[in-house]
Amino acid sequence: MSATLVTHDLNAIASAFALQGRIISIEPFGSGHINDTYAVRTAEAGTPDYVLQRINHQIFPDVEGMMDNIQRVTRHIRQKLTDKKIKDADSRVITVIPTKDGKSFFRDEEGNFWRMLVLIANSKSFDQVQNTKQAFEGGKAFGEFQQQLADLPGGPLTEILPNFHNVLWRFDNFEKALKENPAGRAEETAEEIEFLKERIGEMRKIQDLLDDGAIPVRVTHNDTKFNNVLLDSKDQAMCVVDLDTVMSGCVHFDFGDSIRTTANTGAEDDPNLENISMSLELFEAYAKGFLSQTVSTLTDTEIRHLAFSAKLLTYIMGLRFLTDYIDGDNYYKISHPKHNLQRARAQFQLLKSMEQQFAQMEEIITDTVNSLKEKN
Ligand code: GN1
Ligand code: MG
Repeated sequence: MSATLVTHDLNAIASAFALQGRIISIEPFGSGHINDTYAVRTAEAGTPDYVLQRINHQIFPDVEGMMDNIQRVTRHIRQKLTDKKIKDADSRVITVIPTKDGKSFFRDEEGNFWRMLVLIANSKSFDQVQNTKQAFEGGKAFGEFQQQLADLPGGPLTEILPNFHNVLWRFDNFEKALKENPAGRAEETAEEIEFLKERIGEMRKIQDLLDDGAIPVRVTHNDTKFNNVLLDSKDQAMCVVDLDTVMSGCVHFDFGDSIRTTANTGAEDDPNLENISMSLELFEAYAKGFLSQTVSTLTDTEIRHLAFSAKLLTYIMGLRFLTDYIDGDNYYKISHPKHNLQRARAQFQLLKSMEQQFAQMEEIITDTVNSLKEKN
């Protein structure tokens, strides 16, 4: 959604939840493109701070299904941590704070949906990676997350956003936007449109494998941006956050979307394309972390397409940003009129850099897998 200036009585909303302590401040927090997020600070030393979020109900129509998914996933992970006698379980998995009447979200008088989580103390997140240690830890955290959910009981999670990473569906939506051209922006983006059309044939590969049952369906996070891993002061991963899109998917969605953000030497929306490239060093560090947790469970076909998945998810995000631009900016929050175009261009630059280094990326995956298998 493009930014709308609405003020909410945040104190009144926060007081609907069963939180501990006296609230001293509620301030905007984080850099999400969809929901509105606030940090709620409490006065007492012994009470946690919290994260209050207004869920974008236009994008997530089934808030109840989403919160059910989050509860199932976090309870399962918490149980695993407790079974392993891990001490600080509360900083390794998110905690949903119920409303005073026991619900997982609160609906205000205007129909907005709100939820409250514990803010994990002494943690940080970064939009851009600072070093290979962080990249390795990010990979380890998302790899472990996928492992923890491999035996999630109770049947499939609710499909919160159907076709979320289905490139064919995304491409269809793009073509519809092009045809309607509601904001008159198709002409201006001819070069970018061409870039996408040239590559769609190659990009359908993972979706085809999924449709053929050639790669397994797993529980995946589906929004594995680097800033969705919290790190401690020593850059060790603490917790995976933002579980809005946790649902069925394949390993490639999570691996690819992480590389897109973790291995980029520039920002996701970098206005200076010269800043953008894929760092093989960061790619390798992330792959080592991720595979250290997952290698024994991945099939050969999954492994063979890991390097490719980085190209796919970068393509998908560029496609989505450009579609939103052509469509008149209805989906992502933007901070200036050409923001979505700038984001799309940045993704395409990153994709070009991956294309140039693709042979090395594949080699890194093969070498990492071989050396991990030798060790096991
Ligand atoms: C959105 O709001 P945020 O940053 O968690 C989007 C992701 C994109 C991301 C791009 C539900 O995530 O798919 O990768 O922006 N989430 C949704 O930065 O569309
Ligand atoms: Mg998200």
